[in-house]
Formats: sequence, C-alpha cells, structure tokens
Amino acid sequence: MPGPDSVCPSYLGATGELLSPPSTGFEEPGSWTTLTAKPCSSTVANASTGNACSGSAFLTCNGAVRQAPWDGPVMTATPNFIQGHTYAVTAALRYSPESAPTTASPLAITCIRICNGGATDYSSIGSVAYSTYEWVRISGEVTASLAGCSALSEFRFYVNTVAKQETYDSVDMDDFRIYDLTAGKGVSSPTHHY
Ligand SMILES: [Ca+2]
Repeated sequence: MPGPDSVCPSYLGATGELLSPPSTGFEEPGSWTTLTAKPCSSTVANASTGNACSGSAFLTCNGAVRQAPWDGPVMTATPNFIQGHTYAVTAALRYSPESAPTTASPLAITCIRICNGGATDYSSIGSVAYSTYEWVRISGEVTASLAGCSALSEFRFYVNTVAKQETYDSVDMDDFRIYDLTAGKGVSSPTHHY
C-alpha cells in the first residue's frame, strides 16, 4: 500500500556532468514555475504530506488550480544548456493526496525547444502508464538542437498529465536532475542566456 514509506525509485540511466542549477531536490524555495504561473511550492515531508523521494522536502503543484493537463511544474534549463549537447533528464513524480486512485492519468515529462524565438517543439521525454500516490521515476534523453535551427532560444521541461484530474491532480515532484552527456564541454561554442 502506498504510504509515507514508499521507496524512491533509483535513476538507472546515463550520467554525465550534473547541471546544477536547474537540478534540484526542492529542499528549499527555488526557480520553478508553471506554464500558467499557478503556484507550486516546496513542501516539507511529514505524516500528512507524505514522504520526500529524496531529502526532506519536495515540490508540489496544487491540483485545484492547475488549468489544464499541461499545467505542471516547469524547469528552465535555458540559462544552463549548451547548444547541440545531449542531456539526460530524470525526475520522480506522483499524485497527491494519498487517495489518488490507481487509474489516475499517466504523468509525463515534456521538453520544450524553441528555435530562435520562433517555432516551438514539444517532445516527450518519457511517461508512465499509471501514476498514483506512489513515487514513479520518469527519465529520458534529449539533444539541445532542432533540425534546420541554428540555435535554440529556450530549453525547458514540464510535467504534464494526459487528462486533467479534477479531484486528485496535485503533482508532486522530487529529485529532478539534468546531466550533460556530451564530452568535451569546454570545446564547443556555447550560447548561454545569462
Ligand atoms: Ca527532495
């Protein structure tokens, strides 16, 4: 039965240089937002809020104010990425409250890549078939480039649900990490957006 002792799923994918920020365990207030500026907050783990996947706190985005299936936590890697590099992305996700049914909508992580302020590409990093109060981990890899595009102007990740769950769609997130998998990082010509 899911509960405060649920296990944090390990990340088993490729690792490289950790991008930190935006990688975070949500142990303190940070730089996340949502696509509609609705509130997410760092939540201290306790008997009523549930366990943190890692550490003692996690991010929760209130289901009562989420505007649509795509309205979830957004992590912006735009100030941190290098054009053309490939990144591994991983995060632990769950629904809350604990009473979320086992038929809750799948959760997914989507990458937003915008070419020079123009065309926007949405690519799924990964998803799980069902998500409930139990922590699940979604991981995937994505390259910071688009065919025919000289440079990306935005490189972001957001969590979405396939359907908007009306009564149990608070989305919890923890242990969010981005790894730069491309060797020779100092040799390329980065376009940073500081
Ligand atoms: Ca944490």
